Amino acid sequence: MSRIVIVSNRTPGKGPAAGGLAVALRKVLSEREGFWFGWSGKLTEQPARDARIEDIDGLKVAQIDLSREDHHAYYAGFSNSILWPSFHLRLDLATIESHWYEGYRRVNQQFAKALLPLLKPDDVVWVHDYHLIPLASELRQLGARNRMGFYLHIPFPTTDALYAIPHHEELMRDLSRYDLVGMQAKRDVVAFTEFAEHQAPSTFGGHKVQAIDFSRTEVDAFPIGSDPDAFARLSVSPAATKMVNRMKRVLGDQRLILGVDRLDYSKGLPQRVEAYEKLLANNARLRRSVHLLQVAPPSRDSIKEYQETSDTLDAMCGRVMGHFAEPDWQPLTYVKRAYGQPSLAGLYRMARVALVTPLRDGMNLVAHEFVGSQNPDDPGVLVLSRFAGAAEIFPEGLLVNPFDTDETSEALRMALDMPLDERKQRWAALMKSAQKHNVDDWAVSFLNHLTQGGPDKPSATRD
Ligand code: ADQ
Repeated sequence: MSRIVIVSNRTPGKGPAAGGLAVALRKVLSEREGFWFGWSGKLTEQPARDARIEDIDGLKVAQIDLSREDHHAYYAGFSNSILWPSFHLRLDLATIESHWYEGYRRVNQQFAKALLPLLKPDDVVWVHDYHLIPLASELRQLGARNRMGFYLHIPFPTTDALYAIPHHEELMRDLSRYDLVGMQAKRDVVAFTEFAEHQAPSTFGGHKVQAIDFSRTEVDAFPIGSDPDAFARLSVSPAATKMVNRMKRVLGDQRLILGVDRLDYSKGLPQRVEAYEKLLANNARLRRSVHLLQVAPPSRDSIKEYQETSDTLDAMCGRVMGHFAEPDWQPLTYVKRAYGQPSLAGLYRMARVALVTPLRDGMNLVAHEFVGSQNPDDPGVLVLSRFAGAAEIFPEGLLVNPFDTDETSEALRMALDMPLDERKQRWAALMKSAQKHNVDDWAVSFLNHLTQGGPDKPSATRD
């Protein structure tokens, strides 16, 4: 069996893997030979060209350091200030500094140069996410003829948003150098196909550009999932129960409404707080009997737009507190820190409602983890954004348009008033779907496609 080489922006660190994705990919590497390649997390003046190979908790990891300047242009710059907002259709929050592209390209070249000497001819290379779109091109330019797959964890943009990205033609040409491109949801495949089919050379800003040949690249949806059975076990573990008991002491018989997200503008946090504010304003009977807990650890906080989202959220939570709190009742708690999976599983289990309302999201694993953690005899309700990839596989959630805070507020009310029978019915269907889309099967399915290739697909190794 061929070896598997996983490539991602960061290599996994020491200690237990934090997320389901890292656990699933470790499992792949424990069952098949191979290694994980990526950035070490270290910035140095003059990074060595060759990768360091280490054994980290039984996992073979090859990693390189980067210079501060390159890393800034590649990570905070092109990846997270241009690609992330554009792919999430937030061009208003993008900072279009096209020179960052050079740093982005340079880092992908450094990845390719350090990875190439470690590759055997029949290794299968699986590249993860938008930081590394050009990697296959760069490897192929150096002569690699391996099968290579790319998985996009975030949504694929509409053609208009794509056109706003500097060097988008090169990026799309880079995608055509993979044998397999995996997306989260069908809507992403549709958006990609729309670009691939309608790319009209003469419309590229008046330049004559050769159309991109995607004929040797298979593109399909491989929706990621979590490990819902592991969450079911975790949610009744001693660590989870400790968290549940702590919360119960504070909440009494108030019903918990829960949000768990990285603090990111794509997650729709201000809109969510506004919907909750409307719920309290329009349903006086619910005051003192519900409590919103929003857990949102800061991320990418060197980027201005992230700081602004954080400030907005601080102000909104303060407003709701000022308006509705009483000396002996608080409408919400806002916690800016990350919790371990057992504590999260406990919180998910005790929540009557999970508010998963991103404005746009590749998948959203919180939705999967919440479903996995429910008590089958008294399950909570999932209020889910239509614009999360998860909406395609969880139609039994209460689907909302997160931009419409009246609608979200009404869905919240329905969730709180939902009879036990309906909660059980909806949850049983959600759990079935979460199990069907579990993360282990996701990894196996992507790798099977990549290893075997489509029936009429010669490898994308042409020059
Ligand atoms: P993210 O944008 O990070 O991932 P998500 O899918 O929700 O979004 O994954 C978040 C993970 O981080 C979950 O496993 C969750 O448990 C964990 N997490 C979130 N908040 C936490 C907290 N406060 N404490 C501890 N853990 C927390 C990107 C894409 C998504 C896609 C995933 C996987 O943006 O759309 O689903 O990759 O492909």
